[in-house]
Amino acid sequence: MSDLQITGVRALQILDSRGYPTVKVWLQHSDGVVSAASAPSGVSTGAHEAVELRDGGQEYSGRGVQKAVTNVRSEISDLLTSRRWQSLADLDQAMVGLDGTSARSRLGANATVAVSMAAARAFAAAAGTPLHAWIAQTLGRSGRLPVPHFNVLNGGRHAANPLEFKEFMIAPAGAPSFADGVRWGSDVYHALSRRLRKQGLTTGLGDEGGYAPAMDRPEEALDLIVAAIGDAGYTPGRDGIAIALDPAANSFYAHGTYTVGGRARTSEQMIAYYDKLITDYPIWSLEDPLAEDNEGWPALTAALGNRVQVVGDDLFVTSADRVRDGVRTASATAALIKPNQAGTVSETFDALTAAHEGGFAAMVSHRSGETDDTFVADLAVGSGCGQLKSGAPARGERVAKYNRLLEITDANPDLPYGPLGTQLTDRKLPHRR
Ligand code: 2PG
Ligand code: MG
Repeated sequence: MSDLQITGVRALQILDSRGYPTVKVWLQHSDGVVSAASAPSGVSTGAHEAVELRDGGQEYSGRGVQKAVTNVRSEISDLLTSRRWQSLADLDQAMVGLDGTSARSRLGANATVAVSMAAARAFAAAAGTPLHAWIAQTLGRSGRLPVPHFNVLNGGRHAANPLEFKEFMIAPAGAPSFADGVRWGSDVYHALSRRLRKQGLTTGLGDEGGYAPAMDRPEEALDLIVAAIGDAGYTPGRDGIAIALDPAANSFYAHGTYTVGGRARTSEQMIAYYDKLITDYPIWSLEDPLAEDNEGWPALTAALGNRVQVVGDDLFVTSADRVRDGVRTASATAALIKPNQAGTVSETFDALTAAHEGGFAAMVSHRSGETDDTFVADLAVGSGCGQLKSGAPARGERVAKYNRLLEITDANPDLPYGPLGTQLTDRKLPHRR
């Protein structure tokens, strides 16, 4: 494996897709090559995530990142240029050591993740391989094009509508190729727009590019999506287009009670409610169905885990330790993977490995605040996990990832497409509509 000499470091405060500041980093290395990366930023964050450093004060509503940028330009730059790096793990570990906190709160996870992503690109460039191939090699996995999970209808903290569930996604699991999956997703996205207009509903968008119509019951959203899949000429379900939900339950949970569509439920009642939803609709994946501190996860997984993928996002926050805990307690069947929750790419790799070794599936994910950085597209391919969510098949910062995957598809016609193992194929999906 090639080692890396970093000769120059640049950092800048830029804007993300929400119009808030984020960190962009450029690393100059061997032969004058420059590798860059930008930090994404979430809004429905888990309590245990690595911490973004924000400036506070008046500018940008306190969300400036000049302190994080300064940290990259000074302390981190000094570290990076101080010696040759044998591996990304080596570099990340040194940066974590320099930070000295458990959650990257001193230097800022927005600083460390941007540096780490740029460094991963630099190692790939030094090795002369595309980023996805370098990731596959580093992880010891085989590359695979992921099933894209298009977030076509937004609610929760990503939209101003009354819908509590945050993400309604469509997954073209039955598409013969990634490129076909993109076309299927685009067709349904536009069919959904026509349905909304016909019903007098708004086609304004939420933060991840999905529509955000004024409705409050998840069933209304699901009915519309199933109808749009049919309108576009596809079959709802795992052989065609399946549905994935990220209710992001933290945001509608308080004092032991979940409130959805004006109804309060205990976690047992929520499990019964999800049971009904997955019976009535072609839902294959359920992310953060319960709040991160709710003890109902093992009961939910025992009740529903053989019919849907149960994904921990706020629960696991891309932490290998927390994923291993989840495996031990059978609290889920999959982990969501977001590099900025971990704070470095190496720790993200650790979480992916913990999921793989524990028999969990993994889904790589963007954040709601994004840039044109396409790192997660390569991560999804290189990890071989078979699943990526990156928002709607629309809006520049969302389609940047899907377009990168189209490029990878074109350059690597032999890469397989689709989910690993039995995740989508073996379980028959019951649905009435
Ligand atoms: C999520 C993410 C990405 P956010 O909850 O899965 O969709 O949202 O980035 O706002 O935390
Ligand atoms: Mg989530």
